[in-house]
Amino acid sequence: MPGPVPIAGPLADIYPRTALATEGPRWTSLLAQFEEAYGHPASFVARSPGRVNIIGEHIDYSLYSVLPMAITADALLAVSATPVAAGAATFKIRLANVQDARFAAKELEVPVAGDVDIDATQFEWTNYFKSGLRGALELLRRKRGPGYRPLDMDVLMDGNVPVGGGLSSSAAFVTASALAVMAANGEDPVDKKELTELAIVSERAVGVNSGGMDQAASVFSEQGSALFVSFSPGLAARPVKLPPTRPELCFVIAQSFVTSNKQVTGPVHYNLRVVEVSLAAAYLNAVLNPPGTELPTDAGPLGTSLRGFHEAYFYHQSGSDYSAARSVAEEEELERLVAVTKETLTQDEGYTKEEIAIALGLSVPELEKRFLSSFPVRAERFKLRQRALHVFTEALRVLKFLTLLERPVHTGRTDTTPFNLELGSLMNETQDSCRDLYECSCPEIDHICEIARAAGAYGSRLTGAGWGGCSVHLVPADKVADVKGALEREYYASRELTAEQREGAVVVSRPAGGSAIYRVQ
Ligand code: NG1
Ligand code: MG
Repeated sequence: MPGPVPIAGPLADIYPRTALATEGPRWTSLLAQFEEAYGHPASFVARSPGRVNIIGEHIDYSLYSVLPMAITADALLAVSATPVAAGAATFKIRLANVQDARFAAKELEVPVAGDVDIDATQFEWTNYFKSGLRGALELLRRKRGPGYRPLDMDVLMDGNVPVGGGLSSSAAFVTASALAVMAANGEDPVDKKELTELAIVSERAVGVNSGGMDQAASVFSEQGSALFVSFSPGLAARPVKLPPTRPELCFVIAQSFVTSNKQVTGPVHYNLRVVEVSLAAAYLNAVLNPPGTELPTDAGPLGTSLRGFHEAYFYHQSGSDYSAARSVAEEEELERLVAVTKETLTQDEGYTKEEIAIALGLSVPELEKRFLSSFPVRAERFKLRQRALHVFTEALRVLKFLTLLERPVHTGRTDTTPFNLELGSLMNETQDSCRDLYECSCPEIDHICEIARAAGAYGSRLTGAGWGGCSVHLVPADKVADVKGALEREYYASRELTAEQREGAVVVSRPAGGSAIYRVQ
């Protein structure tokens, strides 16, 4: 993370020249509004970007690696901090948003020694700040001792990641908030891994049982690179440069304007999938591994993950000398897992609780307690076969995509169409799998993908949780205008959209930099 830097420098660093024209005035205006609102200047700006996931959908919480990239849209928090009077039992944070008509200002009063109060049942914009604050406070108390007295803060936010649009406005806001609190309290530099881990845990307090992709992408991304994020063993992130191609490749992001609110639909969508893949892992483990095999305990939101099953399965297959046997490429292991899943989980129509309980050697109440009590889900049957097949094939596609990026067989000087097509077809396979096996697409997104492909996209798919939200398209630079035009005519024209929505419906994004602090004075 950069040290103290003047505002003019980092802006030029994070934004491509073309975006500076719009980003420069935005930062200047944020700082001016801060001074107007609070009567003194801000001392720094904390920035965290949204993200688009290039490939690796709905596998982060099964602990398989994913490949997102940060986008230019971000959450900016202008901040000043003042020490609290000695002996005060609380500290105060004044919180405002440049869009004050939509996001009303609020003053938080937090006990110096107590917890941050978050009511997750209320959809309140400040909840995301509070969740970052809560995580940051825990970390500060761990580092400085439980008696640590945080500073008062004034905060003004400007976020331009579309809310509920699948580009992780929430992770951008939570990570920027946590970073702002850490920096205001003198933590500089902030450890990126600590920041990401606290943001993952904190965001669970306001939303769903998410994996860690969004927070990692927001914090660790580097300009010009995608980010390979792994979760097992432990969180790790590695930038992956996009190789030169001809024609040049662009990532086009297109909104569907179908909103899926996870807080509302969680029981039948996101959270249900988390349960289904955890059940699939437990089922495969019970049937295929020696009796009594315990899966690694850090394995995913519900304690079992397909990745955990994967490790245990090959550990036993190799006669307990797994690390030595690990010369088998992970790709090959995943192919074998696809085959054994097809043989083992044969019921297309899904499994009832009773059927799963019998396989696991549990009573139904025991099964409910272990897998169905952390958050509400609603389902008669759990589609273990389809969900596990999606996860294993998607994990495999990520590895294939990564291999292509890291070992391109071309120099970028010649025509690279075959290479571009290979990347695109992996993305198309992801979309098919999301639609058919994971059932997280929707007719509108399917339609958008067809339109974009017909207009010249190499690959088109949903990005993020799905059931609406956003799509991402790999498009040759010379076809971007055609793809935009086709979407406009064949999708957006027939929808009722505000001028602002229409303006932001399709954007071309380049891989942007991750979280950072920019000193003002
Ligand atoms: P969205 O809904 O796009 O922020 C969610 C999860 C990710 C990942 C994707 C699906 C949260 C905060 N994020 O992303 O961790 O599981 O779905 O790949 O819920
Ligand atoms: Mg989100």
